[in-house]
Amino acid sequence: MKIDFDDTVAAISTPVGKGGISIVRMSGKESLFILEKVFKPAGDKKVSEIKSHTVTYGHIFSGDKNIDEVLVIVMLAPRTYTREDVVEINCHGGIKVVKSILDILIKNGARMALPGEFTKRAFLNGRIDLSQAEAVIDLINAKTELSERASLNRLEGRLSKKINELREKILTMTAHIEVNIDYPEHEDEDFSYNMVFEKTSEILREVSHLIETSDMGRIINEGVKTVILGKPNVGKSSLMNCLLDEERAIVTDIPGTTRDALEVNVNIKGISLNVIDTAGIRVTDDIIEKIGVEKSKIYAKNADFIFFVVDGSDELNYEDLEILNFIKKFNKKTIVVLNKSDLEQKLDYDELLEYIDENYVLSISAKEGIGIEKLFDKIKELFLAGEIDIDDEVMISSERNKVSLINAKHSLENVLETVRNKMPQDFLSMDLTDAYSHLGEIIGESIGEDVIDKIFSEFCLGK
Ligand SMILES: Nc1nc2c(ncn2[C@@H]2O[C@H](COP(=O)(O)OP(=O)(O)OP(=O)(O)O)[C@@H](O)[C@H]2O)c(=O)[nH]1
Ligand SMILES: [Mg+2]
Repeated sequence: MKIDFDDTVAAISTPVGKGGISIVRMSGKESLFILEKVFKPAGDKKVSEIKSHTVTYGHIFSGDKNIDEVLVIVMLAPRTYTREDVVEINCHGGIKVVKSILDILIKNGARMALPGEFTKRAFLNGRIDLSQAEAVIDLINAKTELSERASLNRLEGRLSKKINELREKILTMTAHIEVNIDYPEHEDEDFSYNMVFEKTSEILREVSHLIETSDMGRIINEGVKTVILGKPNVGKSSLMNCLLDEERAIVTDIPGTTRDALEVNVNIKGISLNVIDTAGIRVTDDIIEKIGVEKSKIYAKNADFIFFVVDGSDELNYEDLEILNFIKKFNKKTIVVLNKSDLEQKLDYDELLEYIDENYVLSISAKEGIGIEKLFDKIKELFLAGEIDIDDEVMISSERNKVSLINAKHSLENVLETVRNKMPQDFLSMDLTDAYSHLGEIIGESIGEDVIDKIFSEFCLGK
């Protein structure tokens, strides 16, 4: 499907600021017409003579005024990013000159593109589906090699292929059921409640597996939500600075130094951690600190991963035990960091092991930088225990896709229930149709314009 958009859009596709070059991009059926009005190729070449997918040297003019020396790439539909005629103008990377070129295009008939509009056109023109469009945002936002590879896999259509396979299976099954309902005398040999049960269970397993990948997908994509917990003065902010390898968080020997949470993103051995340094958890009368402590508890509840920092040079006290109980209660992935290993150790190790597996306890000195490398290895082991192979695994990363999969799962469970209770076949096809359309939402079928608009509004300008 290709939609004939009436207007031609333009935007600056490179980041704003000084650089070697910048690119102004234009897409739509008027692209060449507009280019002809503003671009003079070198020699006596005409814009209409430029071959598709070639680079042409020349100048951009505003009336008679020479604006910049540029390289222009003309790409004619349909082999383009948007499936429309696309023109890319590579100009000098000054803030003023790029903006002037964009203004000239607009003056000559282009409209300023909305964020993500080029990709939205690629989607609406059927070049990519919605899960691939989402992968474009993920790829642009990717902070680690892992997230880059996972988004690239989705962009290349791995998830789409999987979803289409599942939908195809559902469709075939529904067709058999419909035939059986419409022509009961026909006796379709391929239809039986047993067949429906088996095939649906198989699809259900695959859908459930995709749902299970969502946490890992999100973690790879957005980073691990990490919180540093511990009572005051144990060295949480010092650990934060070790992770960052710089003195960012304030460290003092006064308990209660950190009052407001500080959040940073760090890349530890290829894993992106969004780390929050919190106010030490303790009972306090100080109003500001009290708010900080309450906040720490909320962050901890929402975290994927907790660093629990304990002062090894001191004994465990009720404040430590309270945090340990909290971690146990919420069953959070945790590493217990026994800090201050440079001082004489007084902590009763066995008491600690009543709460936490020995494997996840590590001794460090945040002050002296001892044991940090081992800590980094442990983090890697915890999140990439060799079990995920990005290139083999199809993973989902967005909450939107997860919701659609959960809804599809419910519909498939209803199908199994119908078979178990030998209910009329109409119920089967109704629930299968629901599952089919929920899976379709992932690739952008059967969803409203508002959802589509929301997805593309998260893009940057010029993409
Ligand atoms: N000897 C020694 N002192 C440390 C170590 N890590 C931190 N400290 C000291 O412990 C004190 C508290 O460190 P912080 O990092 O501010 O501790 P915190 O847990 O963030 O404290 P609050 O923000 O008050 O909750 C400072 O005086 C640090 O220099 C360590 O490994 N060894
Ligand atoms: Mg602190």
